[in-house]
Amino acid sequence: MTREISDTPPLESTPPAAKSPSKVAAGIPAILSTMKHGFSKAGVISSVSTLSRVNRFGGFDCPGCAWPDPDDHRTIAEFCENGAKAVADEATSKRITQEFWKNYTVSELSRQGDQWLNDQGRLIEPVILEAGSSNYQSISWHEAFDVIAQELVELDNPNEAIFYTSGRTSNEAAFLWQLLARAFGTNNLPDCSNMCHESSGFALNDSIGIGKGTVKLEDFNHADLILVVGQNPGTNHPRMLTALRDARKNGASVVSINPLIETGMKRFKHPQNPLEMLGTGSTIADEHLQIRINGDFALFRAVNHLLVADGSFDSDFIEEHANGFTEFRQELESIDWNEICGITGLSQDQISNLSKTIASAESVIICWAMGITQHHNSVQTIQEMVNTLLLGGHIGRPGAGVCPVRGHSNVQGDRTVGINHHCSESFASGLHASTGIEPPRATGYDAVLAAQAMLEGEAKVFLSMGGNFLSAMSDTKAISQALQNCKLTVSVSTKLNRSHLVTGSRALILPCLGRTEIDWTNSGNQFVTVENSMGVVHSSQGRNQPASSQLLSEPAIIAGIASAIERKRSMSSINWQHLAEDYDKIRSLIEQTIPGFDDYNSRVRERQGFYLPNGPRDSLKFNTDSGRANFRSHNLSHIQRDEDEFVMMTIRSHDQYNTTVYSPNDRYRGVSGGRRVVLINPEDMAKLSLSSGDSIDLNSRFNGVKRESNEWYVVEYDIPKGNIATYFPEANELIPLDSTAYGSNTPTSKSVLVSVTKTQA
Ligand SMILES: Nc1nc2c(c(=O)[nH]1)N[C@H]1C(S)=C(S)[C@@H](COP(=O)(O)OP(=O)(O)OC[C@H]3O[C@@H](n4cnc5c(=O)[nH]c(N)nc54)[C@H](O)[C@@H]3O)O[C@H]1N2
Ligand SMILES: Nc1nc2c(c(=O)[nH]1)N[C@H]1C(S)=C(S)[C@@H](COP(=O)(O)OP(=O)(O)OC[C@H]3O[C@@H](n4cnc5c(=O)[nH]c(N)nc54)[C@H](O)[C@@H]3O)O[C@H]1N2
Ligand SMILES: [Mo]
Repeated sequence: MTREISDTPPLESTPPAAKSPSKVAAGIPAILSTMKHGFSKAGVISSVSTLSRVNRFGGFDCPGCAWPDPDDHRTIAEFCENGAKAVADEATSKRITQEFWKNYTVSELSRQGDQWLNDQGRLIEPVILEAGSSNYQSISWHEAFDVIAQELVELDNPNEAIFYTSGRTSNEAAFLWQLLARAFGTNNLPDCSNMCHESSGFALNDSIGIGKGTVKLEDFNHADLILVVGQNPGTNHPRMLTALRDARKNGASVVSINPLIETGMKRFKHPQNPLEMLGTGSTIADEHLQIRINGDFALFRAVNHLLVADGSFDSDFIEEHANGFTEFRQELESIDWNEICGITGLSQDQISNLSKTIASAESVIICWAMGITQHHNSVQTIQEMVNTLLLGGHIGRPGAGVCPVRGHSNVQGDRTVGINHHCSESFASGLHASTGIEPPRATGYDAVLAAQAMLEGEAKVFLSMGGNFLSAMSDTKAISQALQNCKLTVSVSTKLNRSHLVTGSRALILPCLGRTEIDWTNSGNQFVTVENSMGVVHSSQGRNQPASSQLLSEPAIIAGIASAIERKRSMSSINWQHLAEDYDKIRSLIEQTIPGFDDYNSRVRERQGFYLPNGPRDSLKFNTDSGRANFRSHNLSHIQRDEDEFVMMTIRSHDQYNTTVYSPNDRYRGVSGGRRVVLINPEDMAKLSLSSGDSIDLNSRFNGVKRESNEWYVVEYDIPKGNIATYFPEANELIPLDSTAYGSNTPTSKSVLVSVTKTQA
């Protein structure tokens, strides 16, 4: 039987309200919003005591984002409005009870909006949706593990199973998760970074021999120039605003490169600084370059051309540490300013000013996020930005370097401890030595390949450690079909989401402890460890009572599944239960498997944790094919649209955490009461005879396939002509599954070609 389910959020019957975007970020409205979310969800006492432990030494790591805390001190509260929302959302006092599952069929639930689903509260007991059944019903943990094990051992081949990970998972759980997948016999370990910073990892590995950033937080205080490219820190990494404000006080210039003039990059009032709260706040960006979507490769190409033409490059650094300069220089020789200005929408003066600012800066940091990583040419763009830094020798010295700003709070750590569809020879031999298993070597599925395999019937069991694969991935209709093709889909989750409703013929929801909660085992109170965006590994320990006594920790759930498999078919000599009871034992295995974790258990007990080694940052060592940093030269490319098409980017509002929607408002951008919004330039509106609040339909066309999404509302906005913006995940049904970045295979969520028509009444 196929269930009647809705794989996309419902339409909205009225247009949202729209006013001018805010001029200043944080300040009083942020405090009010923090209090509203904290108090309404978790209750006054609970929210005050929970929030006071965010990012404190001995507290828990904020699940909001991967921005680091200062190494040596913690101010009264190292959290922000949006971190507080993420914490309050997990610490909610609402619970999804057995009654709930009896009251609502899966099909009814699927017609609810994403905010409603999340607002139902914490998942507190394992439930199963049997084939042909319309409702989830209770199941014991033991039986749930047995169902999974049975489906897994019945597969013809281990590669028919997929083990997805979302980036909140701790190092300990992530290590066990990949160990389970590999002991079972597959490298099918797609994860959220395939949709996120994969392009950064791919480009940086090739350019500088490490797939991570090369700066510490401290470097922000020594920088002369910080470029913030394709990133909206005011909403997605609010604590970064403090670092940018302090950097400016220390003399740095900050330039924002973004199609939108985001409020967080204008002015900022620190919510914990009374003087700032009263005043007008601090300026964040000295300059805004309002670039066209996907213009960044062309911008940095032109900047590099000017730097080289003016002789503004560090020949000593290049000679000593870099490779490929001669070829790169040739590539830069001819440049067509008409083309560059056309692609970027910037003037030659603006670009040459940027180049002069870079040339005169002693030390430059380039930060970026999703505005750079989710295009066809993301890898090339990132490598062009690295070329800029290499020209000035801005790697491996104070105040300078690459800074891909990670999203999920432990997405970087998950990768470090082995969540990766590639299994390098060194990782495989480390894992073999520490655990005795023989990991498969063949490359597994990333997120896009996983979806394609399910669509083609080549994968049949989809297990997900956190996350919301259906709504996070591109091409919602295709993902919906893919998941429904499976025999079994399993989600280890804290909150209800749409992936629980669009399922294989059977489905399980396994509720787990969250970051904020006490994790007691037979060996006592456990803590976990995480790695932030700057390579610091530190501990995180929840102090709240668990939402229910039925919850298991992520490691316990993995051990439960693994032990159930071992009962049916031996796959290793690992004592999974021992590992799940004492996380020191998991950390010892990580230490034995992966370089850089020496004395893991003792070093991570030190207050501020420890830095993982970073060759380029620490000692200008580049683990590349050439043993040097590589200039990479690619042919200039950009997304080309027809006259009647738009380039669409899909972005986050101020009140969502990825696929979790907290409210239909986007305070800084002035939009409230709706999310089916298209931000569009007034001249484009005039051309199409559109007025604010009009309903429009969007169509995307790719490789001969048309995708449509109807009933969006027009919001006039200061955005370059020919560009529009919509929110994720509502717009994901327009992003083609096979439209991905070269090299990293990341869905092109910021480069979607769409046409716009008025909705027919
Ligand atoms: N509150 C909150 N915090 C979060 C998240 C959340 O959803 N909510 N998500 C977390 C995660 S997983 C991640 S990855 C990060 C995401 O953090 P961001 O990358 O800041 O998130 P997006 O909203 O995708 O914003 C992309 C920005 O890039 C700009 N942009 C789009 N296309 C281009 C382009 O072609 N060129 C340039 N120069 N700019 C462009 C957009 O205008 C927007 O300002 O945040 C993390 N933190
Ligand atoms: N169009 C478009 N699509 C995008 C993006 C975009 O910019 N545009 N961004 C992409 C990016 S950067 C990312 S990272 C992905 C995000 O993709 P995912 O990581 O898959 O999605 P999330 O919305 O973060 O997952 C939310 C769910 O995680 C579960 N959860 C929360 N905390 C925990 C926990 O501690 N443990 C467990 N086990 N579960 C937990 C909850 O059940 C919640 O419903 O989306 C991508 N999709
Ligand atoms: Mo992300």
